[in-house]
Amino acid sequence: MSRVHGHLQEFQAMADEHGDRAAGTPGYEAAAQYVERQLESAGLDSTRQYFTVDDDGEEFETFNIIAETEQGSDEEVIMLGAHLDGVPGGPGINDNASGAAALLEAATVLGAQDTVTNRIRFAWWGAEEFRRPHGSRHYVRDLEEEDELESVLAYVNVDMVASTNPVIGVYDAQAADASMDIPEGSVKIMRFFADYFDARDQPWVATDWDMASDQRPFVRADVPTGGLFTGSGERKSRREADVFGGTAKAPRDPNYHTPQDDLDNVDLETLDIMTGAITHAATTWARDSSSLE
Ligand code: DTR
Ligand code: ZN
Ligand code: ZN
Repeated sequence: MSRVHGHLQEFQAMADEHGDRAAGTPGYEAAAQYVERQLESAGLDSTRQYFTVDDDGEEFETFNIIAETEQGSDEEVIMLGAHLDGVPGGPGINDNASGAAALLEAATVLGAQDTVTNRIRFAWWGAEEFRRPHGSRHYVRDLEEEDELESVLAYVNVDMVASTNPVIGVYDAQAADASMDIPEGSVKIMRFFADYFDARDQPWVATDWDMASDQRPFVRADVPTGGLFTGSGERKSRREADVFGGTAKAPRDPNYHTPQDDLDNVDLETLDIMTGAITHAATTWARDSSSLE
């Protein structure tokens, strides 16, 4: 079994034991320890960044996990992130064990490489599944306060990459109806993934960012941002069904935010395609970031 499928199986086993991976719960702690152990075996140090969530008056502590390459200037950092928490009451395998596992694979591959020119930083965000993405918001605010946000050249978000009625989606940096101004430079990230898929004859579509995930604080702070997405509750179009197969007019992920978002309801081939793209991005940019300039 591939490493990334193995990670998903482990996340499912933890959900079987704890029920879910909701922020501030034992299920989240178990998943975090798993990520930390994997990073350690890959030779990457990680740290927990704790913060307080105030969810309509209910306060609790949780944390992000941050890991980065030892090499590369810390004034020029490329970041990739995936939220590790899930909704209460379900295993959250597509949302977002899939992104967390894909990121773990990219980090593991990069950890084994000995020449890194540019620093790559990985983040497993806590507490995304709220009205606001608390973990990434806290992280961006913290960097802003330290005057370090300038050091982040780009951010790539990975949230839901194994949907069963999938599209291969790249965040649309040219969206005309985006609810926020899209930072300059975001188009280059989109182009990078487009070129990667085109070179492999893999069809892809530009997807709505929705601003519904951890990309939001980065976009707000004007950091060039991109991401990969295979779909949540929105319906697949007829054109998308022609291109990718699957069922037109049905949700791209019919089990989005339900207890059935489990290992039986993910598409592993789709996960492999997206994991390949994320790993390619991390390993390419670690050597050469000219495609982002
Ligand atoms: N709201 C996110 C899932 C989600 C829905 N649309 C997009 C677009 C881009 C990234 C993520 C999403 C969640 O439930 O985590
Ligand atoms: Zn969600
Ligand atoms: Zn999500």
